Amino acid sequence: KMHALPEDIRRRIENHPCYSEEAHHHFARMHVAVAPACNIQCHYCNRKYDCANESRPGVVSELLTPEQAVKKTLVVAAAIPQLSVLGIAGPGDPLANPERTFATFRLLAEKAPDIKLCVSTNGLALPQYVEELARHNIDHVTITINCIDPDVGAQIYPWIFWRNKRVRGRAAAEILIEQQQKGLEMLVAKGVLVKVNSVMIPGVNDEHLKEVSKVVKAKGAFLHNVMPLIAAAEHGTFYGLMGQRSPTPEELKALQDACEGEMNMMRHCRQCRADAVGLLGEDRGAEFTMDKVEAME
Ligand code: CLF
Ligand code: SF4
Repeated sequence: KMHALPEDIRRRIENHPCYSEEAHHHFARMHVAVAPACNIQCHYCNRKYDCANESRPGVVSELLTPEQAVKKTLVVAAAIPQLSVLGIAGPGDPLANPERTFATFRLLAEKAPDIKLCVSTNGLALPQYVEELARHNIDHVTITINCIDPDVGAQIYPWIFWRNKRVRGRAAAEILIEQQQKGLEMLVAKGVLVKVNSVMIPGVNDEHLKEVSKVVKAKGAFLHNVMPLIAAAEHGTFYGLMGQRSPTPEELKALQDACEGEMNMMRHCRQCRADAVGLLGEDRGAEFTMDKVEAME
């Protein structure tokens, strides 16, 4: 359930399938996988797969150039009239690939000005790109925030790549947390709608996420999306999380309920792939691979 929203905000989310529970029945989103590199390592990410920021481990997405991404978007927009949002969510971190990400947004704003632009990031590089995001009219940003305590963070992130150096352990988590919180504040100050995604990792950050929810709400995040860790042996090594289990659906719901005080909780997330296409939960990505797109043009 959504807490009462001012009219202008309602209008800004009414056709965004993730920001509005109601909209997800009627509007579609697509992701273009233009961002291969990442600037951090999450224990739960196996880099062969899509970004677990927003997506579940699965088949590797087909990497697109900005030009291919635009071509694909135009073809999908013609085939799926409910398409309202174009998101960049991986397979790495969009802001660790700023040329490719912003070139895509720039071309799209030109060729498909009616499509809303959305981006999801781990937040490390966020403060330095807030201006540019605002300049590109990106009205919706998701930050994956799994902790605000570096001791918790040290169990989730083995390292980050920061100012041309690899930083490890607690010091790495400290920098990442600081950048995420700063980025959140800067976006809110610009009037951008910020959603926070958190991956619930039993025994690591599950209890802690209640505190995270309060803090990001106080800083002006619009929506909190607590997603379950997807731990499955067939997806390969989980680095420091070897043997880590996923939460049960009951545990997930209990945590979402506990967070839902003043905060709007997203309950309809489908943990999309970095190349998802269609209504949430109806992934039509396979219909729009680049070879098919080229043939349809
Ligand atoms: Fe994509 Fe993410 Fe934008 Fe939505 S997905 S970049 S906010 S347009 Fe949505 Fe998918 Fe959940 Fe993400 S259901 S994984 S919350
Ligand atoms: Fe993987 Fe995303 Fe974490 Fe980067 S931010 S390591 S791509 S889950």
